[in-house]
Amino acid sequence: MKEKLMEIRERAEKELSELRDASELENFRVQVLGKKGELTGILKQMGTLSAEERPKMGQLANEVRASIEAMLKEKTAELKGREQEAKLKKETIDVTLPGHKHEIGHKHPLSIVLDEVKDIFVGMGFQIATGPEVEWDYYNFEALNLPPDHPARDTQDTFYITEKMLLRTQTSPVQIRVMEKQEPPIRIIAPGRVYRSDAVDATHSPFFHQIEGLVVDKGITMGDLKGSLMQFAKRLYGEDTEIRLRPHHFPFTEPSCEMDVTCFKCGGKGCPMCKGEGWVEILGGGMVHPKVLKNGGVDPEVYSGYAFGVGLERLTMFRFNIDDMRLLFENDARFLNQF
Ligand code: 2U9
Repeated sequence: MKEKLMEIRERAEKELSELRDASELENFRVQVLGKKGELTGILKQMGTLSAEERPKMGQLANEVRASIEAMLKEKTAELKGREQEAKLKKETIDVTLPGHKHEIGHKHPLSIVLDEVKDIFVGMGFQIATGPEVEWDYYNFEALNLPPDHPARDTQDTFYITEKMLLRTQTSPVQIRVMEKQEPPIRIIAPGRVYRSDAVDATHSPFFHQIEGLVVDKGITMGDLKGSLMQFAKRLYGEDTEIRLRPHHFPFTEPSCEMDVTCFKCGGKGCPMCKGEGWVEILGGGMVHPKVLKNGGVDPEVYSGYAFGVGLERLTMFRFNIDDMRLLFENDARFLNQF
């Protein structure tokens, strides 16, 4: 039995040195020290020994077990250390390698111009107002003094959702909503997307963006409209820019006008861009119609106001010399990266 025990220890030592990983180690442990293992098998035979030999063999068997356990422990630690080393080697990061370059986006040309327009008006004391794109017919047309038979109300021109609900065709409903809620003085711009049932071409799209303005207070006149819009034009297109107002008609303003600015290309001399006129039309406006003030809950006997509306796409096309509006909506990076 003694020889057998010594042999087990020797063999264990040799086999252990050849083991490569944790699962081999575990197999070895079960095979030698486990319930059905070799050493356990020997211990079970203790009963056959004489009373004299039993304690000696018992002690030896315990020593063999303890030494195999110690070797196992050592080997386990060694393998763990090696595994850790291999892991560290595998996960090493070479910090000197060149990094991945991330492309940084930038503002869309419409956003560039919109932000400039907002800055200009905020600088003049205006607040920015927004409202829903899905509107009631009342706010989009009726409150703005557009009679039921007005051509703009035709289903050919407007996207109706129900008989009374539609996609707003202008941002003017925002101004009505503000007047309903807020006492004058009111000084707001309402930028946002609007929808019209138009076919796509170089100057039309079923959706585009407007910036509308509204000022309501005691004693507001057409002179205030002209002064503010002149500042706006000069700030946006340069100090040399001149403006002129021409009479026009809108149902929601009376009197109404259109505003031209000196041509961006020729500075007023006349060129193909302005068709020889020297002037380009950029917006419409006027004094808010008394009926519209009343619809917003404002007393036209006490207050007066001016309003204007301008297309953001048009402003942007003039600003950057873009000749086709579709370019602004196609999201072609070759176009957008130029801004
Ligand atoms: C209220 C009262 C009056 C807004 C106005 C215009 C004139 C105008 C066009 C410019 C180009 C629309 O985007 S466009 O096609 N707009 O000419 N808009 S006056 O008048 C208002 C608005 C709200 C309560």
